[in-house]
Amino acid sequence: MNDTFLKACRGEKTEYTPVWIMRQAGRYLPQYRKVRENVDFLTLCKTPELAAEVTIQPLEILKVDAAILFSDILVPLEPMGIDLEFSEAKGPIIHNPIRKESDLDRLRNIIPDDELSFVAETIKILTQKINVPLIGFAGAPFTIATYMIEGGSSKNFSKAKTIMYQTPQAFLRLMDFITDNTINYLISQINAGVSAVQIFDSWVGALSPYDFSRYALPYVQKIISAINHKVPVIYFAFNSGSMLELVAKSGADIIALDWRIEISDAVNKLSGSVAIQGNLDPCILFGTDELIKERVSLILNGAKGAKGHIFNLGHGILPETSPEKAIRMVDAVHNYGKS
Ligand code: 1CP
Repeated sequence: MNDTFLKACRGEKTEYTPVWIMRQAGRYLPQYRKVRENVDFLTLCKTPELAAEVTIQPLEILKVDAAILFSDILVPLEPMGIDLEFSEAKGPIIHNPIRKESDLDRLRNIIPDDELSFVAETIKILTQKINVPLIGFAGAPFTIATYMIEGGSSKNFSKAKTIMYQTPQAFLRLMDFITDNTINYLISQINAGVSAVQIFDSWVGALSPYDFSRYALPYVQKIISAINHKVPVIYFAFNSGSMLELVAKSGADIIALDWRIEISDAVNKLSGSVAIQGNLDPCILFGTDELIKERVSLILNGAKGAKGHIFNLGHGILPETSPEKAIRMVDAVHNYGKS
């Protein structure tokens, strides 16, 4: 077992910096597109053999140091009573969004080992087959709430913020519901065998620091304290560099950074108390091989004082990326410091 990733999570010394890529299984890989020709996205997530197959693809192609379970942050919503569709053109669509307090009455608590048993099954297949740690994941409550309320992707989250500011008790009731269900969901992934978990808070950067502290952070803290160090927890709060000290209060073992913050600044602000993950701009992979190598080195130099560093992009790899460029990036991380 290659345990470089887990060592870095724990802040232990490693021979090289481990690397994986957010959304490393996906449309940029021809092998993934081939599987998707015959099956829609949600069916792929719910079919353990296929979900395991696409989870493994980037391990073999890129030689990354960790796998991430193939699923989506919105998969647990269906058994909660949310009518979810993934449209090829528009992405996720929720046909029965939450728009008022009484809509909360139709939400159901999930039993992950029962209604989401395909997730545990995928994890069990993977842990038998792979020789790198498997990362499980869930969306953070704020990010999941935005999808439930907006009904899909959003630019300014005006519907979610309307509920938040007009009827805060309804918003917080929704946050409590998502938080409790996310705890059960992550614990079931841990029991099935994942070695670490990442909490994706992709849209929390839409909040002011004050509202982040009030409406988002306490719920992430509750999830992380319920996990109680059973496995390392990575907290990815996209676009939150201006409130990094607050993000660090989440209690996560690893803080994932996007490219809007200089990694050495993040190391200084966090004063070596947590490990960090990141933070190459995914668009750097549209540059030349030389540019990729140079920018990888800049990040690895900048992260030197960190308690631990896991190399990653600052957000998911874009579908138009050439797999060759992703391979160059992984090689550059692994070969750093070797002449
Ligand atoms: O094949 C396809 O057409 C589907 C494209 C796709 C894929 C490959 C979606 C739809 N989700 C995924 C997989 C996925 N999503 C993973 C798999 C593991 C891996 O990293 O390899 C993970 C971890 C996610 C997480 C996810 N889904 C996030 C958080 C991370 C991020 O990128 O910020 C979010 C916000 C989603 C929602 C989502 N899923 C898919 C789409 C198109 C969207 C919408 C994004 C948006 O609202 O803009």
